[in-house]
Amino acid sequence: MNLNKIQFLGLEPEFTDFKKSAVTILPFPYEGGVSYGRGTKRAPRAVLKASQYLELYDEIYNGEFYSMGISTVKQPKISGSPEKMIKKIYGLTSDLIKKNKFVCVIGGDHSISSGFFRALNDYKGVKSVIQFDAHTDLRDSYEGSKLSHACVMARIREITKNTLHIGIRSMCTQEAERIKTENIKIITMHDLRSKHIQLESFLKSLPDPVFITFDVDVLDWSVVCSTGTPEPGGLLWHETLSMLEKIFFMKNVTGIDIVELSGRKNDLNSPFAVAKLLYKMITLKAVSFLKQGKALPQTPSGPIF
Ligand SMILES: [Mn+2]
Repeated sequence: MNLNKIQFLGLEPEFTDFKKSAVTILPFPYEGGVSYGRGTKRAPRAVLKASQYLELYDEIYNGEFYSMGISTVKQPKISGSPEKMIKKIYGLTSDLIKKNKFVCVIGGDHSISSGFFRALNDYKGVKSVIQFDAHTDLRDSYEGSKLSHACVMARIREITKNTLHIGIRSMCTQEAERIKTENIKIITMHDLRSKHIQLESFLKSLPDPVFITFDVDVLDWSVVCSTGTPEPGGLLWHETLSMLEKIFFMKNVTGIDIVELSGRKNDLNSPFAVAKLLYKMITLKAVSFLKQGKALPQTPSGPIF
């Protein structure tokens, strides 16, 4: 397996060996499915570059959580139709999943997530999807395409009906009706600000294993502002981490992607926040493993999750 020139976190080679690493990151720079702002094809590189400047120590869980190995595979060249792109991400993620890696994808626009989820469903039996997003992405098609980023959850719901949508604050009438008729589980930003929401009760109804697809436009602009379809009034940093903590500690999270960051020259903050978010999620996976009474290997020795 070819490794990327820039490795996530700039780890020493002993921690990025592909065979020995428990976690593998796939940079997937696609932007064929966007509708408004561009730049998602530059996002993975921007995140990997920013990650070089992260502290490895986690001040909440008191430790450095990369000892199980985190390898970053080579960023693929993506060309051709959206259908070809879906085949490509399905193929690449299937290979990594079959090697029992905990796979993290850095997108790319949101249209890539249905291909990744299909691979998780086929090879790991992943049954549920938690979507962090300002938008529900439940349109059957958008601007003539079924593989637009605005339709990704409609594609995913063709594979599983166990979906939970968090942070929503933008939808069309067709999507709103669909949520009602199909009784789709949704936590809007308005719900989060005006009601006492018990995330645990939503999580109880989702069967394991779980895939998290994280669209960075769910975040407030004070956390991430470079994204293609921005919506005001999003999640703040600490409340995002506390929701993720509940999810990782209650559920068996078996794959994650972070999508819709736009790589922009004049914004160093957004890619840094995304790099930190990815490391926090990997840390939560490692801490949830420790909580089961298992010991995290101090040097990489292959798949553990
Ligand atoms: Mn979105």
